[in-house]
Amino acid sequence: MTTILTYGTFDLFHIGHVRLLSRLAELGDRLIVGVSTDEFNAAKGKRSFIPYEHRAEIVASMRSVDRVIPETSWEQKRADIILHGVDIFAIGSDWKGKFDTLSDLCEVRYLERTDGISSTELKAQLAAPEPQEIERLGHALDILQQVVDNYRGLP
Ligand code: C2G
Repeated sequence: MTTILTYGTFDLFHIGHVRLLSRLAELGDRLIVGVSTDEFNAAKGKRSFIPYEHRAEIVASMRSVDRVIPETSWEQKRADIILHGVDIFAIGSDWKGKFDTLSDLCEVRYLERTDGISSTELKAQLAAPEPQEIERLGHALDILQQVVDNYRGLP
């Protein structure tokens, strides 16, 4: 039986995550996913929008995923590989080269990311005001500027 291991935050679960997990599952017979805890995310300098418990449950619900474990540190990978008898460590290509040091324990692979989507981009898009909101704010600013100009006796 070939065991695959990967790690990730999987915040705002999206098609990039779905495709990666499906491709990982195709590499072997069992896929274990380490989902970053909220605390570890903070250490990664990321604030996840969806809490760990929900992110872990969402990933575990995927047919392609056999087991979810918490990712609480950068250093746990070696112990996890040994503990779970991992044959292949694999992760998206944005991490290319970063985990080659694991190659004394198992095969290390980097799979192409899905372009055009990321949790960070989704958060930015969701936070951006709607165009009509920007229009309304612009109009309010014009009125305010007029009040200030009148107050200063400007034409
Ligand atoms: N991913 C992808 N395509 C995207 C976005 C993400 O293939 N458009 C992949 C990433 O390459 C990663 C996995 O999906 O393999 C999870 O991505 P993130 O949730 O962003 O995880 P990350 O913050 O990269 O955490 O110790 C490793 C870290 O925990 C990885």
